[in-house]
Amino acid sequence: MSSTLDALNQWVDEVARLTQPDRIHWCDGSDAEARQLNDLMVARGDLIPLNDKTHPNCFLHRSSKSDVARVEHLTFVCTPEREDAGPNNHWMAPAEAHAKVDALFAGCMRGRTMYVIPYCMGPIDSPISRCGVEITDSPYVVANMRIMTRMGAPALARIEREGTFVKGLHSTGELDPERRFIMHFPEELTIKSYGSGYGGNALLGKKCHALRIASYQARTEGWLAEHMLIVGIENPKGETHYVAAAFPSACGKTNLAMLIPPEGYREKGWKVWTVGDDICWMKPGADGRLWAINPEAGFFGVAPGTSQKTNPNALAMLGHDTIFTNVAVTVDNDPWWEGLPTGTPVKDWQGNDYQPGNGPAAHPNSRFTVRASQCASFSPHAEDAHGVPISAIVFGGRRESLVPLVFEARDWTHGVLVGAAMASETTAAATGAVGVVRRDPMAMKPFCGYNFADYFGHWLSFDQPGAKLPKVFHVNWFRKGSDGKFLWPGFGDNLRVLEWILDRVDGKVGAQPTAIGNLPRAADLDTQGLGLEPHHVDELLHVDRDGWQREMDEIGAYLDSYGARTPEALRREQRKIADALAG
Ligand code: OXD
Ligand code: MN
Repeated sequence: MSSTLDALNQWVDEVARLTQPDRIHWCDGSDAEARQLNDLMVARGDLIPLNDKTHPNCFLHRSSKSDVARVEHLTFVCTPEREDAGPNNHWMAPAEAHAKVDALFAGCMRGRTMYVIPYCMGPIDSPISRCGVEITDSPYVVANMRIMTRMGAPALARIEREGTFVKGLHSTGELDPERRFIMHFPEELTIKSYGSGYGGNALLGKKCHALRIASYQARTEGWLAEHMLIVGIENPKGETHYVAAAFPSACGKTNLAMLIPPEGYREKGWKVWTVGDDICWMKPGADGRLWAINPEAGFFGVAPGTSQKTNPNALAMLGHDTIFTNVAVTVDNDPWWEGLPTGTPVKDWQGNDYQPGNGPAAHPNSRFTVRASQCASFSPHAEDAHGVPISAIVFGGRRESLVPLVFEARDWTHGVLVGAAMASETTAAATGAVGVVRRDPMAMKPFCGYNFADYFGHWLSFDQPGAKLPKVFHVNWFRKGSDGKFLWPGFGDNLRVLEWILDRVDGKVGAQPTAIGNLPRAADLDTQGLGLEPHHVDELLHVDRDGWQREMDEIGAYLDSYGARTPEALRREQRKIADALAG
């Protein structure tokens, strides 16, 4: 046996000694195994079969009431030096963190089965992909990992070949919020997650591995692990450009990844291809371009708000072979969530009789887990081993005022500043004040596995001789007019903005230079058929000098909050823009 498999077996033995499971099951990823686990979960009530006529092979899982979301305050990055985790992470010394969480793991799998899940993040034959092994006592996690990753025998074979893998240990424990920790040990390529069964905390391949651990690995290995969708835009000539885009939560990432072009565009032959909706790993290729893969094999998307109007591709793919978590059900036992125009919920997400006075029927963070290949717009190149070349990087946020519909960064350094300064207004969906601007650099605030200042420096380091880096843009679909209404229709019409972006990439269209970056002139945007008044377009493309001066001051203070580690090039860029606005 290879030394890697020895090391893996040794770790599995160690974990078994600590957690004391009744049985150990090595997951092979086969259909027979999936069926057997499904039957077990249905028998235990962990999965509830949905209407088999309308939703064949679809199941509902109801989570514990206090376990419905990621828990940032219980999520730690445990580097030997606190400074290496940075002010953007909660930190604990590795020895203390291991001791704390191991005490919870001790004996926690008594009476349970321990599942060992070898998985690969990314196409199994891609040099950009990375492998891991998750040990868990939750069959629900196994079922989800089977959809979200390439799990089983081929992943194990790759691990044996490569000699390295990320170790993830997970137990649902007692699902007690007081006994819950999500610990990351980047230097040990190790994750320990206790006390939650929720996706982002429990499917360790996703946020824990593919973002927190991978971002750390990417820094040392010269690539980028980002919280970005990847979408291919095919123009009527049959040329496809790939765009990677980062948005904080509740900004429509999944919708943009699966966009359906407006009718006029469809008639002309525009097509949109989905590569990924959440995570993007990018690496410079021999040609100097950034090549990207989606490390995931499925979508773990938010259900509420998904409808025929907002995301027809998503709705269609949810008609079969889907696990729903915390949605409501109708009298016909169909899944239901807020935003669906038809159907009436009879049971809410907790399984109680639905009472409109008791809040939403589906939990606002209720989810679907579905294989990416079920999406009608799934790109034929999504599984390419070398990835897809990225032509443009798009950053975005939810900003009612100030930030124009779209602008282009002048160069890479400016683009990194635009990403580092990303911000979004809080919505009513989250607790706390509404409309407060929160900085969320590259949408990585909850996911960067090391100090943001070093992360900005890593981004800047890609600007090397010979590099053919993507152009960087910022978009804001959420601008409101003086009447309080959205100025831009959004959804499929966002393709109109992407068209300008890609025309800029191809050098086919001009722009007006401003202090904050290059903007389209009103005539450059195709707004035909939208019924927008000229003053709406002017508002969408207006740069408010005073407002931007205040914004740049805030961005300066934000960069300063990372102290001396903040790259000087970013501060210089910020001062340059502030001076241009003042001048
Ligand atoms: C997600 C998230 O679940 O970003 O994708 O929270
Ligand atoms: Mn996400």
